[in-house]
Amino acid sequence: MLYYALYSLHTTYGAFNVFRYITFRTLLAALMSLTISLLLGPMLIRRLTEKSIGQPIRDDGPERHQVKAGTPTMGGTLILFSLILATLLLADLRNPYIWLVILVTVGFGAIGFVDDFRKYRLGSSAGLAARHKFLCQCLVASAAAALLFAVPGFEPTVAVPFFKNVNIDLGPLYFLFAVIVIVGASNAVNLTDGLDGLAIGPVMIAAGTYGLFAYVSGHVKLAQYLQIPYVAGSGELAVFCGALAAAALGFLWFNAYPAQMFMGDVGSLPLGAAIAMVALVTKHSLVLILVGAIFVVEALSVILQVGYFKWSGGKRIFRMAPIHHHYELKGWPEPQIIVRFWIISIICAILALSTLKLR
Ligand code: 57M
Repeated sequence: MLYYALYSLHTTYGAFNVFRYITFRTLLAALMSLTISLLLGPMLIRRLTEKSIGQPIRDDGPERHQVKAGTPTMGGTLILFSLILATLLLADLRNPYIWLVILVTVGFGAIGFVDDFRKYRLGSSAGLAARHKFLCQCLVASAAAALLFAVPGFEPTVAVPFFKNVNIDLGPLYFLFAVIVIVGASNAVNLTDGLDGLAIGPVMIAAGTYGLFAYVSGHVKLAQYLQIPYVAGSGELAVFCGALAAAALGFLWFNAYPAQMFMGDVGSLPLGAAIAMVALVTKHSLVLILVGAIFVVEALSVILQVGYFKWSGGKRIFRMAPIHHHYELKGWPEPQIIVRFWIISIICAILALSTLKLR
């Protein structure tokens, strides 16, 4: 909205022409959402504390988590507010992809909000029933996948990393693929969100990485030069990704160890889904396995642990799943686990970006 108002001034004042550029608006959106989240953070923490919206802690987890009882939660509202506001003000709202990512973010955010609110009301760590949550996630993801199909010129293809111009056409199966990617990413981020800053760090890194993917995929010359699929209009998603990475950075200020607030499901459910949506639009959804490697490993650790636990009648592969609990129980200090997971995330993001050139 601000974009139209300011850009329309360029006929009188040439300097406003700069609003035409995605790169400029991405930086501005990032700056805006970072400022909003840093400024509103302390106020939100005060309000959440006043209303006693604190985290109930499960008593079957690592013991050192008990000191975290009562930490204000639902800080995800801060991330979503700064992200959506900056996007609405600085992105081109005639672009259908922008509305798609907003729909996914708000839809998954609403599911998380209901879940968190129920936990708060009941005063326990049990929110929405897992199957209800999953059903709602599938519904929102299906709506997003259907709308993606309806975008003029949309092709149901995915680019294969490390290969020049190799794109798999999934046809109608793409619908199912998109739902799995969106719901899977949402849940993987949620599982990762169990230590201070553990999820938000890699979310920030993934958002930055996909901001670059979106920019080059939507730039006809760069896409041709890199021999990646050109997706007209996808470049605008760089503005969303910039705002997301910066909102995550602002939230990290308060979520850094020892955390002053947690994001809650209102944060952890939409973040993975939003990044997955950008990955789908840009056709770089296979490389999400690398960009979101930490989330993939955390989710795999749960699948393996639960599967083996049931199959073996109570035996475990890890001391506890998700895998960050395993390292906690091995005695690694919490900040060490967090920072090491961030380092892995950065290395994987660099590897993922190298797929743009190494093909
Ligand atoms: C939610 N939520 C955190 C916070 C955050 C199937 C099963 C593996 C599912 C899994 C699960 O429920 N995971 C998803 C993880 C919780 O954090 C809240 O939840 C939001 C995210 N949804 O924003 O509001 C706790 O995590 C800690 N935390 C921090 N800092 C943060 O910045 O320290 C969170 C954010 C917080 C806080 O302690 O209370 C959570 O872990 O509950 N279940 C599990 O993860 C459980 N694993 C388990 O049962 N493993 C079993 C196997 C057989 C399934 C095993 O390995 O034996 C563990 N989680 C907990 N205790 N808390 C184990 C027991």
